Amino acid sequence: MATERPSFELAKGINGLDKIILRESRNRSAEVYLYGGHVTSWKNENGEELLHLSSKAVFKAPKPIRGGIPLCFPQFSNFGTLEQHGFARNRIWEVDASPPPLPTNSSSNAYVDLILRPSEDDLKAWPHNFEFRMRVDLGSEGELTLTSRIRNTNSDGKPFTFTFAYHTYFSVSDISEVRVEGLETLDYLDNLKNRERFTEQGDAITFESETDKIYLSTPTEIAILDHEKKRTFVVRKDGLADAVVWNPWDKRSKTISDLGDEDYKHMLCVEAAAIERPITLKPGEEWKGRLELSAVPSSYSSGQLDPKKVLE
Ligand code: TA6
Repeated sequence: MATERPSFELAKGINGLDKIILRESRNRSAEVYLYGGHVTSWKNENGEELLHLSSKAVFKAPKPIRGGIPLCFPQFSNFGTLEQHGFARNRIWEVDASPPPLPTNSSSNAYVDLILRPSEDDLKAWPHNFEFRMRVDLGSEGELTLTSRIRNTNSDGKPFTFTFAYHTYFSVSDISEVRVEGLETLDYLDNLKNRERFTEQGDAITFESETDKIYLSTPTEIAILDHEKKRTFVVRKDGLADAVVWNPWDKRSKTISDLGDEDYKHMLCVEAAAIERPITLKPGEEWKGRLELSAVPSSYSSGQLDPKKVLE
């Protein structure tokens, strides 16, 4: 009996690190480093890079890779006692040869399943056994889907609690020309103002200075409109109530050693996250958080956020 094999290639990336390459017909591709379970590239049919990777990214432990899609787990930012954004983003993941079935509506055969389990050292910092499975799927329409499944495998009967984010760096042509739709009128915590709570006004979000906000209880769809490129990124998410919007702008960029001084002009982080209400799992329980990214022509005007229609 012929068994269907996922079509991924294992290759050597920067500094000899292992990476997975997913290829879809029509030239689309994605790359995932086992270091961090980190998606570093997502390209469309014209070979254009859709994610921003820092011009000064360091591909060497313990520094997480700057750009692409870092995974923040088991802690977002400094919401806890662990290292900033948790440890999943600078651990070596493995290919999961026999993952539990994951229902998918994608007809794609370009996907890979990865898994992270805690090391002895991780258990000292965070005394919980877990299995963190992530599927990266490059769909037949070029959409990139990341599905995380986190299971409590503690044998001591103890629950654990975590926060989480897909810290996605989108590539944009000019940050001053970018608009985010879908977060208007929502409450947010402003990281630049001691996480004080504010309410966003009615307009789409635009950028003219450093921005670092955690939007709370956000809708499942958010759009990032890149005016100059005439491209819209559509972010769809499940299981992830919050959304972080970050751009460091010029001054702050200069304090980040692995970010080029000019990178901020061409990047925007919009991060599907679970922060305000941390996730608690009892032993045997599993949480699922799904992120789907599409890049479509900006053929609709402001205020008509219906990305499904755009895709049709
Ligand atoms: O998600 C936004 C944020 O938490 C910012 O506060 C900012 O510092 C950024 O992440 C980058 O964090 P990192 O640890 O990757 O330098």
